This record gives sequence, C-alpha cells and structure tokens, in this order.
Amino acid sequence: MKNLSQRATAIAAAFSIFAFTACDSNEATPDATLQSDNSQAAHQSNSMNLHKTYTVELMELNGSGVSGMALIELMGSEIEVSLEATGLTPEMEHMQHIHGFIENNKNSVCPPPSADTNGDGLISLVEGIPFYGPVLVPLTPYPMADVTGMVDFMNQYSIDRTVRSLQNNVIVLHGMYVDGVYDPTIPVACGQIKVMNQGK
Ligand SMILES: [Cu+2]
Repeated sequence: MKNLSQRATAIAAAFSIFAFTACDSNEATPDATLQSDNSQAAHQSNSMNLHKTYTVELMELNGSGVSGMALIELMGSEIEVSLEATGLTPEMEHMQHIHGFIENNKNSVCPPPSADTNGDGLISLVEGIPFYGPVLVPLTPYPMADVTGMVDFMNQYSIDRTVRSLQNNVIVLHGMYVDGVYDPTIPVACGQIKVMNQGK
C-alpha cells in the first residue's frame, strides 16, 4: 500500500480538474453548496462538490512525539478517513476523534501551550475543549498501536449535516502514559482539517 502522502498527491491530481468548475471557491461559506443539496436550483456543478478531499497533518501535543497524517474523502453524507500515525504508545488503544463546534460555524483549533490552565505542564482532554470543542465524530473502532507505536487506520462514517464544514474541525489522537499510568484521554496529537484541492 502506498503511503498517505503519495495517495494524497494522486488524489489531488485526479481532482484538480474539478477546481475549475467548482462553484464554492469561497471557503468563508464552506457549507453553502451543501445546504442546497436537495434544491432544484442548485448549481450544475454541485454533484462534483459533494466529493471533496481533505488532508490533516497531525502534530504532537504534550511532548508525546506523535506525528501523522490523515486523508478524509467526503462523498455526500459519508466520509472515508485514512489515518497513519507514529510515536504512539505501543500496544495500547488510542482514541481518535473529529472535534469541533457546531454552533455558529466556530472554528476549532489545536490547543496552544497556554491551554494548560492548571499549570501541571500537560493539556488535559478538558483543558483542550475550549479550543478544539467536543467530539463530533468518534473515529471508531479505536485502533491499537502496533509494537512500534504505529497506527494505520481506515474506516467510513455517515456524518451529520452540521459536521460537513470539515475544514472548521480538527482531528485529535489520545492516550499516553502520565506518571506511570496510562491516561487514555490525554491529547497526544492534533491537526487542522484542510481542503486539499483548493485554489489549484
Ligand atoms: Cu478526542
């Protein structure tokens, strides 16, 4: 299996032609065309816009050493999520979610160091919520990292209409040892979901 960045490049090439016909080039109103899914007046190219590709660069939180990449393909109300990560605690389960805010299209972001409001040197699940918001889509079944701390994951989900502005959301991976005890909730990596085939 090709690695995700090679697949991402191939998918970008395959979909770049759609950029010329897409009518939702204004990402400030990302959901406008999706809201007209069922409208007879919908622009001719809406059927193309229903297939969008997103990339996520996962970067470490809490000094975890975790990094990775995810690819999300949106097809109507379905998403296919492919995710690879390394540096995870080996042979432990790692929760992974799409986090975001559903109210007012508020943008979800990865938490900065200042999110550690209790000053214990770690950003807890709860301390991160003001930044990344609650769980919108649990990316189940949560994978077990292999003996090298790697996860190679793919699954499909139906998503609610309110989640389809995917670029307003982030992916968060969880779980590492803290003071000798495995904390399955602590955030260990985060990445903003970005539209791949934009402005090409
Ligand atoms: Cu989460």
